[in-house]
Amino acid sequence: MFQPESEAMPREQLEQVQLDRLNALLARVYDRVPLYREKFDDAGVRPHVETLADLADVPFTVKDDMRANYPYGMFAADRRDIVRVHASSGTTGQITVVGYTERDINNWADLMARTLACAGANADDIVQVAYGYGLFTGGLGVHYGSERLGCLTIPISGGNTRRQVQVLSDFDVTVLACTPSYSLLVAETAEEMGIDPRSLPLRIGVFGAEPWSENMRVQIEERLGIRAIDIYGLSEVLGPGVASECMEQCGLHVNEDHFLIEILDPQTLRPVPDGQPGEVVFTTLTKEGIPVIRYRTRDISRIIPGQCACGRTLRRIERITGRTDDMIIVRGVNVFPSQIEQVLTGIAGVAPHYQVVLGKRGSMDTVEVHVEVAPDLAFDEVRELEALQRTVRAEIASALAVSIDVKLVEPRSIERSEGKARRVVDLRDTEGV
Ligand code: DLL
Repeated sequence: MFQPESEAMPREQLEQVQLDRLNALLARVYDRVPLYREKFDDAGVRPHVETLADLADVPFTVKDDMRANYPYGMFAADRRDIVRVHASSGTTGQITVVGYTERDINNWADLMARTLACAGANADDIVQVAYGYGLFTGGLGVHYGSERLGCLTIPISGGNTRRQVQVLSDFDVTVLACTPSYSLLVAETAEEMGIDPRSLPLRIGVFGAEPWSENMRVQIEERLGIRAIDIYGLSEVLGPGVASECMEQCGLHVNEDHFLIEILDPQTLRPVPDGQPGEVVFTTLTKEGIPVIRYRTRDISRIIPGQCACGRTLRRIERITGRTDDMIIVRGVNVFPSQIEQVLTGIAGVAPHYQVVLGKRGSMDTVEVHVEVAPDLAFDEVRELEALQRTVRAEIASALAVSIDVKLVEPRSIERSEGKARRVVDLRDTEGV
């Protein structure tokens, strides 16, 4: 462990630390951020809690609050104390800006060193950082953590996949950091270049920034000959370094000394019992630049009850199933792309490249899963393809309790991404017009 005194702190002590930090934070934001002062006053809430449970009375923060206060309105530190900004990868509309003080950057480096150590890395490792550098938090986030842990750090950033493979091979890289979908493109490209990725010294992948399934993990691990570790975070809360898997690979430890987590029913916004899925809500406990109070992430996960064999006392969440925004409702059934992925990646004959395409037929919304057939399958064997299509449909229907149309497409026809993969393509506004 990089910081055993924090990562394995007795729960009672941790909760006291959380309470103290929470009260300092509430006072700070009430004092410095007009939005919070207004929200607290409107709700009749004092910037002080007696117990952690009292946080339930404090108003939420949502992405629109950040947009409305663009760019600096939610900063809780003086402008001259902010030393860096990042911005969220906003899919639509205005980006949201987050600021870090020197102390924030320092804590972030510690948290990312924790993350990498949690994944099994140490100062002997050579880390290729293939997350994008820039306003996205992935590149610089991993970079600082890797240096803090003492690893040899290669700031290659995303893209130029053939060069990624060359560096991976020539520099004896042992840890690859990128999105899980990009790791597959790296593997595919290595194979095309005549390099067997399994023969490289690479041993760990720290993959995140997008949902991925357990079966996808198995495929990546086999294809690259590595242990693939899930890392989670979001710019509004920090960037990567909020929660990450350890080598036990059974849930992501939340860095609870820095982030208070709640799992709430997205409809009622009341807490769900441990073990039940719900929306993840975070309160930052140590951030100075742009702390957030009860930030609604829209990500769905659940607390995994019980202790982890690794000795960390930080509670674990299950891998993120998806975002409430990405959830598709098919004839009344809620479906996340990652659930479809879990089914697809368990079927021989299809490749782990897919998209869920939303369209319109007349006034009816349609949903179709496009998935590539495996490169070794003859794409012109009609009967074989028909059988495969039936299998995929049946497997999806049995796993998700709803039938979804399936279209098999040619190998390499689905766009590859160098960052976050686009799993849902919405053609509803462009079709039939
Ligand atoms: O994606 C931060 C990050 C960078 C995390 C590198 C991990 C590695 P944003 O661009 O603000 O920040 O996007 C945050 O991405 O709310 C989730 O919906 C999704 N996400 C991030 N990590 C995971 C993960 C970065 N491990 C949004 N599994 C979050 C599933 C993830 N979804």
